[in-house]
Amino acid sequence: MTSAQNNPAIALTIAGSEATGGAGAQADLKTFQQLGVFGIVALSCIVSFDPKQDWNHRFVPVDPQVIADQLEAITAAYQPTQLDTVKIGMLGTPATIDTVAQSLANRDWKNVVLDPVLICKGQEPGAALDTDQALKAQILPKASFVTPNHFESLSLSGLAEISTVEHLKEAAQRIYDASGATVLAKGGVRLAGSEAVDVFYDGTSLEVLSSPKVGEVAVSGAGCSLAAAVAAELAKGASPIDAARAAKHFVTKAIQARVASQAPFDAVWQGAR
Ligand code: PXL
Repeated sequence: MTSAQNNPAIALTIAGSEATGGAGAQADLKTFQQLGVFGIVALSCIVSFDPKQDWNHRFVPVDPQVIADQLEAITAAYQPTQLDTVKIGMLGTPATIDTVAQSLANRDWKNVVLDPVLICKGQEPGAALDTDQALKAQILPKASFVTPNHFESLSLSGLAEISTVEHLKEAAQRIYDASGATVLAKGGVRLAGSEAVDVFYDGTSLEVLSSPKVGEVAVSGAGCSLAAAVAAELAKGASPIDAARAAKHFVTKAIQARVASQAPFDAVWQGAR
């Protein structure tokens, strides 16, 4: 082992590549870097949008053994005292979920931040249902912090409708009760009004985080970057509520600085000053 002059906090993301650079592992790494955290990736899948087919997702899973190999290398290199925080993004198949669940069980992680990416366009509906169920059964119970978007909050809470902040609070409480994980439920552009509202619930305090909406269209990578920023702040030792507040602030700035391209959605930019 070499001695280090700097000792940055370290965080791992288990996530997919999104080739155009807006979402997934690319967003996570940029977020970690910007927040002063040494970022590590175990790649779960590769998503390549198809510009010939309405920019639908083309999805290729990484072989489960290769995912296990990555996690073996990472956890052998970094001791639990050095690496205790993992963010989980898109996994995509039941086989991937199985592998990740088994690998995670080899270490007592302090912070497991789950962005519960439930469906990816371009996947078979049947396969997606299996994947949803596997994520809920095998990964959600391991999460210490979960960041569902509007759709995921409906699915995880069982509520029929989330159209008000009161509904979102109810959803956050239900998801906490079911999982034991601290919840940051994202209203984003899905709730009416001029504010982008998220609800934080840790079993004791229920807090509404709000910032003025930046337009009415969702920006690619916002959800990934929010969860990655929570993980980065937790890795640096922040409390969950402080991590949530810092992450919300960080993502709001990244949405304001978004990058347009020929793709039909803008991408967040974490590097703006
Ligand atoms: O935003 C969800 C997401 C996460 N991870 C990957 C993705 C996407 C959406 O496109 O491609 C790899």
